[in-house]
Amino acid sequence: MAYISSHILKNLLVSCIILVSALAVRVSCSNLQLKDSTMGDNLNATSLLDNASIKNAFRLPSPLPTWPSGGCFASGVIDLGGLHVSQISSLSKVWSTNEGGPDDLGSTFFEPSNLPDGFFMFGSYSQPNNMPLFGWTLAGKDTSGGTLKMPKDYTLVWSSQNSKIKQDSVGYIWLPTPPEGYKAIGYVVTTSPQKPSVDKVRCVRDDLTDACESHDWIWGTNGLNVYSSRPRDRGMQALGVPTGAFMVQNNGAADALACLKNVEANRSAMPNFNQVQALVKAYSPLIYFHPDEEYYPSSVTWFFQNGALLYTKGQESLPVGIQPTGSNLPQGGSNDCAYWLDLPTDDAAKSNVKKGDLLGAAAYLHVKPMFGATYTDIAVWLFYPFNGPAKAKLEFMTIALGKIGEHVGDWEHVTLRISNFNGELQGVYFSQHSGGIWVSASQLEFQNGNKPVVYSSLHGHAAYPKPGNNLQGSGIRNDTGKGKVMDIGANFSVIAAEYLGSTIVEPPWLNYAREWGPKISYDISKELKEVERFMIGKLKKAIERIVRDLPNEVLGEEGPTGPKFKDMWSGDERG
Ligand SMILES: *[C@@H]1O[C@H](CO)[C@@H](O)[C@H](O)[C@H]1NC(C)=O
Ligand SMILES: *[C@@H]1O[C@H](CO)[C@@H](O)[C@H](O)[C@H]1NC(C)=O
Ligand SMILES: *[C@@H]1O[C@H](CO)[C@@H](O)[C@H](O)[C@H]1NC(C)=O
Ligand SMILES: *[C@@H]1O[C@H](CO)[C@@H](O)[C@H](O)[C@H]1NC(C)=O
Ligand SMILES: CC(=O)N[C@H]1CO[C@H](CO)[C@@H](O)[C@@H]1O
Repeated sequence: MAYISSHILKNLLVSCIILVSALAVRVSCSNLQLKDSTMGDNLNATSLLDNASIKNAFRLPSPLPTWPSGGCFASGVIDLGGLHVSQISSLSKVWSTNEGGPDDLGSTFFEPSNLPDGFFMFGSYSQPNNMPLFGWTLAGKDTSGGTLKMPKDYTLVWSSQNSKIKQDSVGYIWLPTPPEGYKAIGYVVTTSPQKPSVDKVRCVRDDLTDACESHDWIWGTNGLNVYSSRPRDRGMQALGVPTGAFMVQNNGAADALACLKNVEANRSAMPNFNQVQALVKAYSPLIYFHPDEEYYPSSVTWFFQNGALLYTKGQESLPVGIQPTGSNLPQGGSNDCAYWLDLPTDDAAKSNVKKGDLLGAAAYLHVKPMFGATYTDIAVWLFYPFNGPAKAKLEFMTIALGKIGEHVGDWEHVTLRISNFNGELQGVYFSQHSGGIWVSASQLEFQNGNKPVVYSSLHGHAAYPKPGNNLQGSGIRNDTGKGKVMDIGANFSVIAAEYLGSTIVEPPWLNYAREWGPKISYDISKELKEVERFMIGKLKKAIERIVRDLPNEVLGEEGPTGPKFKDMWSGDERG
């Protein structure tokens, strides 16, 4: 406490922002050689210099490797149950606007081109102009008779005819009218007031569709808003398949598009174990720590072997050591506070364990199907024995927030999302305390080929795609930078992949359901009072507001449970 107050007085500095630096199945499978192209027919990537523009088609820095063979992974086609779908990234520009949408740069509408034999388009694709072209839309082929039908007609949903927006011509957005028992999957965009031919797209039989919702904002003008779409129900078991279609909301009226559904839960497109290894080799991230970082990750085994203790409620004075694989940790059950882990009691051992063991640290991987097994998510978990304390930076002063933000046993993750059509990395999820963000592959920093770069924030270990001062929520700041680095590919272990059956044996520590650190061991309001003792009105209010807005995970009130007991283990990420 004395530390906090003298610290406040000593550090009369700048800026009203807080820095929480805590912060295999054998299947036969029709292999389809797709034209490998993200280039629209009307676009010319090489002729343009502006990277952050749709005029550039994004490609991963290195060509994709040849994936080990087996199953239907990366075969170009996925069988949804009598309906084959293919991911078409060869896109031809139809219409573009030059204002509205993200950065007010407009958006562009495309049609899939070069469809493989027997495949039909479902609708158009759209993307904001403020990022390189990186997208696809599904096309479908009926293999069982009756899964696809032409629409009966179209309704004009919107046209730019009377709009004064900057545009390259007049655009028309059409909604297919599906026949009875079928659903429309995508809109059709044209530059002509004439209805498109009913032969242009296909609708899909009800049982092969699933509920869709709008997601990222693509574009908007005068009451019209265009969004990307995704299945409403998402997670390891969910069967909804994203289509690449855009959704339209026109003056409040939402649309009626459906996503697709892997109706028989056919997982033959998921990677087998060899393919998983190849994916990790291709895309394993590089994690950069802040130059001032003090608390590094370690392997779980190192944590156990260097003095971590298991406590039992009611027997607080009798903690026990932990076996290397966690075999003496209670298994299963729920987080009922009957047990918890803590640092060693001896001071020297404690400070040693808090620092972690970067050289021997390992990443723990959970591989799971996503979006009806048309994608593979690889969640990359890191364990940090200790999450450092928070610091606040307010106008005129730097303030250590006492113990606020500190906790023992910090589990953090990033998730790679990979297309099972071709094995291409689509994006990475960066977990940031209780939330996080998805970043498209086109917006990532890469190193050593196609390995994404991740920045772990000082003390708090939240993941960011960029170095610098990252703002999170209402003024929480997590500084990142290029200090030490951890190459995930150098030491990882696949700890779970339920779909692979008995191939992967889960370590006992994974099934320990209780907390990896003690419950909050300090009183926040007391800590806060100490911090505020030397502050007057405005600053006091600012500090209070900032601390109040801290997510529970940062406050340490919610004890950290292991990866398997977090929502995103079986669900989708929050973002
Ligand atoms: C899954 O799809 C593959 C590829 O089309 C097919 O060979 C296999 O029979 C399907 N499995 C089931 C259980 O339907
Ligand atoms: C694409 O750009 C190259 C280089 O500037 C140019 O030679 C070529 O004619 C362009 N192609 C098209 C279709 O515009
Ligand atoms: C833009 O693209 C060029 C060529 O692909 C690359 O060399 C350059 O580093 C990129 N610039 C940025 C800012 O990403
Ligand atoms: C890899 O991680 C394991 C823990 O899973 C650790 O024991 C081993 O020392 C690490 N190896 C290297 C080369 O870092
Ligand atoms: C507010 C604060 O502490 N900012 C620091 C963020 O990290 C950089 C190094 O990457 C420092 O230079 C800043 O002082």
